Amino acid sequence: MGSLGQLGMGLAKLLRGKYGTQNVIMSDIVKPSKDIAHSGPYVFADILDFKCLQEIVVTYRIDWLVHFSALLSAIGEQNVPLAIRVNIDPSFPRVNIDPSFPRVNIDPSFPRVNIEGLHNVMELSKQYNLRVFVPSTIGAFGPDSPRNPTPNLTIQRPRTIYGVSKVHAELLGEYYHHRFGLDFRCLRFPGVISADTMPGGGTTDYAVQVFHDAMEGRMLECYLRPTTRLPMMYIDDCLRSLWEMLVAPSDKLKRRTYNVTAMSFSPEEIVAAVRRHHPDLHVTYKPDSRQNIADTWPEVFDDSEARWDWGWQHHYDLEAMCEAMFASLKQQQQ
Ligand code: AKB
Repeated sequence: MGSLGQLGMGLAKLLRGKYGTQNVIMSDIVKPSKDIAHSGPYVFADILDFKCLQEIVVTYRIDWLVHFSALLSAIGEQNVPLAIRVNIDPSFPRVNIDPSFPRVNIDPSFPRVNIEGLHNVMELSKQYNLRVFVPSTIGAFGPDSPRNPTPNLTIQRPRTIYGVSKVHAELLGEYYHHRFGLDFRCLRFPGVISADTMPGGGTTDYAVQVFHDAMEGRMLECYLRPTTRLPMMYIDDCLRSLWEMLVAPSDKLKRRTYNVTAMSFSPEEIVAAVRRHHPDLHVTYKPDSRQNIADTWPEVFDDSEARWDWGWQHHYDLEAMCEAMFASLKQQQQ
């Protein structure tokens, strides 16, 4: 569900390659492009409509459900009613509405989508005995968490509504697992870098933007300070980790929520790596409200439990990721 986002399209391609096109159903509430519509089965699924979800599970004999959510950290903080409705502290001084940040019209039903939608997914999965995957994020940590490294099990007191909704998802999924035996699986992803989708309201987006700006000969205006270190991962590693977690034998999983990552870098480090391909890239630094979010997130993510329990290994470091990104962007230009 939520198949049209950054991770959904890539995952559908990967799973269709492994299990056959007809065996992977994409779904969303948005009208798909012709390419998507012709690439395999696509259905309308409103996460708030339980009957609609039941009908899809029954009709298509669904047994795995992957639930992607659409609203990222920085965009979430721009939506004041959302913050009030879910009871985040509105007096929190460090994440202010930043007039320079592009405002996006967010459906006022978003809290329902994120919270009630998740409840529907859990109930549905319990009722039909589905294996369910829900992605979480480094944003599920906050200023009280250890930042370097951030272990799998530690204090989680996020200060964004995005992070709060992700901790809720982690805890609810684990509760359903222990109480009802639901096969809930969850990975906490770092910033994901991909050539296929444009940045969309996240705090880690600058690390995607830098490739587009370098390719187009534009100047990058970076909204984080040059030394702000965040964990990151190339899309191929991210999707592979998701699939490996989905197929990991249950007895290997010592927990239901794992950290995964591949690398950590700062804006000045990725700019140096990108300049090895595009020496003319020009960058200015103008920290905005996203800096306040990044300052509360992990700098280095400890994913040793995933590596130990089910064999997670990343393939892309900073250099390999830059090569892959430029190769993909060049291919798209042709
Ligand atoms: C964001 O920046 O909000 C996301 C994330 C790390 O979850 N990319």
